[in-house]
Amino acid sequence: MPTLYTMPGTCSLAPNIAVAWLDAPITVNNMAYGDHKKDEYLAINAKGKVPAMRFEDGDVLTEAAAILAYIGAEHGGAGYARDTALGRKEAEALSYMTSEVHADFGPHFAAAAFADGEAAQEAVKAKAYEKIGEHYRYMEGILQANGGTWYLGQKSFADAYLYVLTRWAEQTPVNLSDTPALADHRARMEADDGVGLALRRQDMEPVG
Ligand SMILES: N[C@@H](CCC(=O)N[C@@H](CS)C(=O)NCC(=O)O)C(=O)O
Repeated sequence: MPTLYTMPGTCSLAPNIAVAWLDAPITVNNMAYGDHKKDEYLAINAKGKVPAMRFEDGDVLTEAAAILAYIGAEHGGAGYARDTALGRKEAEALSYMTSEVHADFGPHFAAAAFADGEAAQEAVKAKAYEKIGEHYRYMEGILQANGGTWYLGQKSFADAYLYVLTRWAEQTPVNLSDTPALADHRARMEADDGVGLALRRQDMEPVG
């Protein structure tokens, strides 16, 4: 069985939710924070980041969007066939969320990688929060335009990743009350059984 490597609080929650939604035969190995920099894991993913998926033959797939595409293609059945308009929009959304939105959380999680000294780090964090607010407003528009329930109008892995991003708002000065559809989406995700299972597997709590 393949193994999905996760760590509490991280974006690896999105593929973990996908595994739960599809009841996919994939083992979730939730590492303690810090284990991602140890030799044993660096031998699996030299980038020292989660998620990673290790197959029985030793092959490894990294990058959340690629792992989500694999889970959908391999375990989703006809309902997750993605050679459709929804599939293309899902790929677009996941690419945006993983590369643009996640990247703009960089200064929040690791300000020292972006600037030296406390004042400069506070300045890059303030800029990052502006950009994160812009991303939330953009995603609010997409969600509202698609009916307000699922990010793309139908359930997709974009909802799993969006939940990762809306959880992180709690750690920032950006308030989701300015984006009510995103706030409702987060509450709906937290009421979902598969999300609950994934949170427990990753030693995480709903943010409420
Ligand atoms: N581009 C990667 C980003 C992965 C990533 O940055 N993961 C974070 C957790 S959300 C991580 O492992 N951070 C640990 C670190 O950088 O030390 C993806 O989309 O999978």
